Amino acid sequence: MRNRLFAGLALVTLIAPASAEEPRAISVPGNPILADGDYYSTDPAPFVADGALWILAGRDQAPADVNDFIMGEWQLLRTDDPKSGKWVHYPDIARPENIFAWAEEARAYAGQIVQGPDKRYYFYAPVLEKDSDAQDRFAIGVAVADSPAGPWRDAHPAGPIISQRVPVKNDIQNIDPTVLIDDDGRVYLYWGTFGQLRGIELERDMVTPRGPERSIEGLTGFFEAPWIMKRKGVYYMLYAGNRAGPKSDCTPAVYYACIAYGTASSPMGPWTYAGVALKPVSSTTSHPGAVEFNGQWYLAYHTADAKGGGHFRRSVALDRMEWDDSVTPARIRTVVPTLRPQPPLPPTRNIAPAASASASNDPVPVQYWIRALNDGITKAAPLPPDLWGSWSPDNPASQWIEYRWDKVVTLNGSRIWFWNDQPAGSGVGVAPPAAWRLEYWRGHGKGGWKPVPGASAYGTAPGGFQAVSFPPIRTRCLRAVLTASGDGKSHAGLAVQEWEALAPDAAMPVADKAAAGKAGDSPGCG
Ligand code: FUB
Repeated sequence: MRNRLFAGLALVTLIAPASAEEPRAISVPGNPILADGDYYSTDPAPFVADGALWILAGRDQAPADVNDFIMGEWQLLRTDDPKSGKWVHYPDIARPENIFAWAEEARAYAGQIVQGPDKRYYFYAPVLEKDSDAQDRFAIGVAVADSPAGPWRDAHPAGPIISQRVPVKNDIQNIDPTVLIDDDGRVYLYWGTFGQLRGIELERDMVTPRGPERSIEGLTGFFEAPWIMKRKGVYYMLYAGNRAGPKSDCTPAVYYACIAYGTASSPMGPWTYAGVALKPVSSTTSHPGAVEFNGQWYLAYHTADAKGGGHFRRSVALDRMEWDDSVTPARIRTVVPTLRPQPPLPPTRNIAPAASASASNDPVPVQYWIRALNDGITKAAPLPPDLWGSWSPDNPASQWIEYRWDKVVTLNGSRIWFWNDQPAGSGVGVAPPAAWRLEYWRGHGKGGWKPVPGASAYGTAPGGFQAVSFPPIRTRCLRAVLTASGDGKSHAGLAVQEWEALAPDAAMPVADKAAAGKAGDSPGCG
């Protein structure tokens, strides 16, 4: 009796409940699919099962001011027709510590569910290994279930199938698995992050590593989040790429990933970079999952677009992915992200989003993003690309940032939000400016850059808006000239999270925030 009781308990601990919460039907008018901020959803991995389109997703649970991936559980979304906007949400279908006896909680990273040849579902899940002395404890486990919603149980109770220890030693962070069952039944697993992509063949049992662990090369700018798929005999690898720089077709800011892709004619390559499938979105990370459903291809990705969203509070979106079959191999046409209909923006005096922004430190260091100046977004804990910044090993005493409008505008105020990691008076790091002033471009008479006359005091405190008002001026260009903080020996860098230019009266703002920061066609102001 006692033994049977213990056997029963063991079974309970090895099989995770199908879902701690009941599935709920939702009707959504567009992206993000879960938009109200109750459930953030991340790292989408779509698949087709039982005639429906499913998306496996993680769940971001970080508080708004915490910059960390706090991810306690996985969830599912299911629809019979993405166009219908009708989804079923299965919250909390699995947690690392419930499936894998060897796993720690709160790091339910990007997984993928694949139906095996035995018709059961295999869930490749990156989690933290509890009792490991590895320098990086992320490891990939495999769970199995008879249906996508579970219950899930460890398919390899001996431990992870990939880690820094198994099947061979490696020194990478072992996350972001993606799996392909090829037409001949052979199974391939790829994974990796921080520029390291690995691949290995698995046995047809979907679990046992079979081949050598290989480094995958040729995918330019690979950062993380690989997604393997095959179409018309060609292997496609989508991934989060961060080949940054002003001339990059991928991303201008190193923190922000695009979704890039490459092609190959055999699963282990050689791979050839092929282009960008999705430009950077509102979250710094980007994570692809592509699938064909009822004859239409879709790209699932995540953004920071949900209510209260952020880089660590991401939400899944789904858009159509089209092919250009006029070339060989076929190209993925860059996906056009869509957003659910938005309420009209309230009138505002801030006309900065209608300007193009530039700065004296051109090109702006790749960790920052000039577009942050007038994107209308302020955050409690911004990351570098949420800022324009000028930090460099040798900071100059003065910098400027500039707005340029296509036509003459009237201004009578401005607000600026400085960011710092060092106090005023510092000669290192990033400090609030010692002083700043506004200048405007006067195009007639004794033209040139002139101090804005009659301006009120220029506050320098960081962490909130500093407001300046002045009698109306008419101009096409406005500059904030910033004097760096210094300690007599060196100067600190400068950073601004948002800079507003205020018209006398509220006007409808320019809705296209994506246009913010792009170079305009209008001539410069000197
Ligand atoms: O969600 C945690 C990590 O962020 C994923 O593993 C990466 O792909 C990135 O999306």
